[in-house]
Parts: sequence; C-alpha cells; structure tokens
Amino acid sequence: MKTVITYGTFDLFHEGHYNLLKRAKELGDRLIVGVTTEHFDEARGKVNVIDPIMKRIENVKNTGFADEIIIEDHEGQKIEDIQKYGADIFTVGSDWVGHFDYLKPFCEVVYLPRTPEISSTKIRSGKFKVIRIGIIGTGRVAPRFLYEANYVSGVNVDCAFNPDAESAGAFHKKTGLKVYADFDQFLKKVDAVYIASPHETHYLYAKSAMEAGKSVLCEKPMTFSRAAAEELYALAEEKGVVLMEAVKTAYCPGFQQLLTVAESGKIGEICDVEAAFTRLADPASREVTDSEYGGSFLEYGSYPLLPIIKLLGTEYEDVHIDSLPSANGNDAYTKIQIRYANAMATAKTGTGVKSEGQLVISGTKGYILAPSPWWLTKYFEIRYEDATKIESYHPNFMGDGLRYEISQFMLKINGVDTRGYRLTAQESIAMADITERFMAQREGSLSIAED
Ligand code: C2G
Repeated sequence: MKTVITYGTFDLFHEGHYNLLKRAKELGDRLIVGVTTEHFDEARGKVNVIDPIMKRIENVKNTGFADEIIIEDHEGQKIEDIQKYGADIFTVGSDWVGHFDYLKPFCEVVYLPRTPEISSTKIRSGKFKVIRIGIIGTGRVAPRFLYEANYVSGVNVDCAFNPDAESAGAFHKKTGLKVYADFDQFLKKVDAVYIASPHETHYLYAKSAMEAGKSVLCEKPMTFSRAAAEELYALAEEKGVVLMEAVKTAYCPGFQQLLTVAESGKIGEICDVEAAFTRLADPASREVTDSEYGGSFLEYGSYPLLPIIKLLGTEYEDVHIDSLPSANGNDAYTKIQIRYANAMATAKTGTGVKSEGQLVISGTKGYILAPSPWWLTKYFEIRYEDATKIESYHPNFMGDGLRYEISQFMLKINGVDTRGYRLTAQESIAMADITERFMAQREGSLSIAED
C-alpha cells in the first residue's frame, strides 16, 4: 500500500490541477491532498486567491482522485503530515523543481511535469477567468516572471515567443515551456502577453498583440515617445484589452502605503521628491554596450520617475536633463530635474556611477525617507524637526515584487480595478514624454559632438 501526498491552493480549478491530481493518484494506492488555507497562502506570499476554501476543497473532491483531503495551514506541516500519514511519496508540479528537496530525508519526492498549456475551455469560475499568459522574449527576467507567477492565483504561464532559435532552445530546456518562433501561432495560444524583449521592440509587440485582442503587460520603457504611448493606450481602449506598463514598484503593497501616507497630510504640503536608482552594470551587458538603447536612464529611469509623477502629477512645467556619457555613447549617469508650479523633483539613474539609492519626500511639516531598496518599499519612515520623533513603517513584501504586478494585471483583465489607479495611462504617458525629451537631448548632444 503506497501513500502519496500532494498540496495546493487549487484556486479557479483548471485542467493543470486535474492532471496533477490524476497523475499523483497513479503514483500509488492512496492519495492525500492538502488544500491551503487563506492564512497559509498569505503567509507563503501567494496573492490573489479567489475561491473560498470550501469551494477549493469541493473541486478537489469532485475529481474523485483524493482518498483523503486535509487542510494545510502552516509552514513545516508537510514534514508533520508525511510522518503522521506515513506518506511514501510527496509530489507536486515541476514548477516547484528543487523547492521541496528538503523533504527527501522523509519520503520520495516526485516533481510531475506541470501542464504547460491550459485549454481555453473550463477556465472560468464565476466572474473570474484563469489568464493564460505568454512571455515575449526569453532573456534575464523571463525565468523570474515564470517563478513569480507561481505565486499568483489565476494565472498560468503557457508558452513563450522568441524568433531566435538558440535562446528559444535554452529557455525551453530550462523551463519546459514551449517557445514559438511564429508570432501569430504564439498569440493564438494565450489571452495575454508579458513583453520582456529588448526595449526597442516593446512598442511593436504591444501593438501587434493588442490588435489581435490580447492584453499586454509591457516591460519599461514601453515606448520612447508620448505619441507612441498615447497611441498604445488608445488602441487598448478601442480593442477593450488591458495595457499595463510593468513598473514593478507601482504595484508593490509598500509603495501603495507610502503614497497614501505621503498624501495624508502627515508631512504637510509635498515640496520636493528626490529618488535615485543606480546599479553598476557588467561591462559586457546590454545596458553598457548598446549605444542606442542601453544606458542608465532607459534602463532604470521609470523607477525614480514613478514617485515623482505619482506624488506631484503629470503637469510639470520644466524638465532639465543632464547626463555623464559612458564610453559607448549612452549615459553612465543621468540627473533629471523637474519643476512643478509649487514643487520640484530630482530623478537620478546610474549604470557607471554608484549613488545612495534612496527616496526622500520633503514636506512643510516633515519628510519621508525610504532607504534602498525603496523601489521594493519594504521599509520607510517619517521624520520631523524633532529628531527623536520617527515613525517607522514595515510593509509586507514577498518574493522580488513581480507577483504584485502580475496579480494586478490579472485583476484588471477580470474587470477589477478598471481605472488602473496604481499606474494610470496618463502617468505612463508622462514617463514616455520624459523619455522622449531624454532621447531628443541625447541625439542633440551627439550631433553637436559629431559636428
Ligand atoms: N499545476 C500543474 N500545472 C499547472 C498549474 C498547476 O501541474 N498548469 C500543479 C502545481 O504544480 C501544484 C498543483 O497543480 O502541484 C496545485 O497548484 P496550485 O493550486 O497553484 O498550488 P501551489 O501554489 O502550486 O501549491 O503547499 C502548497 C504547495 O506548495 C503547492
């Protein structure tokens, strides 16, 4: 008599879950299924769980594969259960390869291949639909996206697209995902795309995907000009799809809290926002070698621009841009000063210059200080004239932050948060406008240098 045990949230129950339970049962004679509580999901950083636990248990029960259903409600319970039920095999989908190797001293650990592509039927539970996402571009961030998507309920990363056969092959080998070289074929398989290809390709991929009726989560910078950004948001509206620029900080819970605290009047009128993001880049990396689309501002500019635009708005009066060039002709360091009617702001980015990565929001009564990594916003404080009076905030933050933007994307597609207030179209367009000014100035300085 072989006992198999498996666990999951089983939210918005779909064929991936069904297949997993079926194959888990086939591994032995008796199958025990642990269904997570809301509390445990919250503690392990799973966001967006929609179905209540009773419904999730019911769905597992209806498959007929589980001989026993238990509740998983705390860290460390798996080891306790394996011993309590005398489990011979622990199994889970291959999206967790390696993650549960710590159970090997207690029983056999089997990672069953996950079901990559979920068919479009039977993916709706009430008003929510499981969103099938395809990744465009298989570079550095794609595997992180895939991992973080495991923590977002209601999202399934189905496949990827990359016309370059070599990197497509490497990605497939690493993740098991099918990588399409034909864009139309790829689009047919998904409801939405995440664009993580080189900067200069974002606009065209976003446009083509939306024209095919797909929602788009696009890495920053989405475009290099105000007109292009306006065109994409208008197209999203026309096609009735979601377009979201992936400025991850905008969706982090701590950043949301920081904004509300800043706007609550605690620090008085906001007069100045200073934000910096610098990361010394590998000399062989695209940020350094790409003279046209590399450089610090295009890579990181959206991070410091975000708090400025969120807090001071899109009606700036003057933008002053200064850069120190790198040997490749892009910017090693950029400082942007933005003037508003009653406030001012500075954004700093660096790939060849290191600076303090902090966010300071100065007001008439006090200031907010968010130290590095403020862009994940795990901690910030309010300080006053009275230096002994410091109010500290420790917001919740899990993983590397991507899960929050993926979850927001999913909620928007499902019709929750239709306004997109975390990063509105106007705010994203303002970032494109500043990017356009940066590009124009760089062109100008290059042509002067050429003269
Ligand atoms: N799964 C799969 N194919 C998919 C999606 C999910 O095989 N396309 C598998 C997962 O790998 C997991 C099970 O279905 O084994 C349940 O998935 P989820 O409900 O997403 O639960 P998960 O977050 O993977 O929880 O303690 C809980 C465990 O850590 C797993």
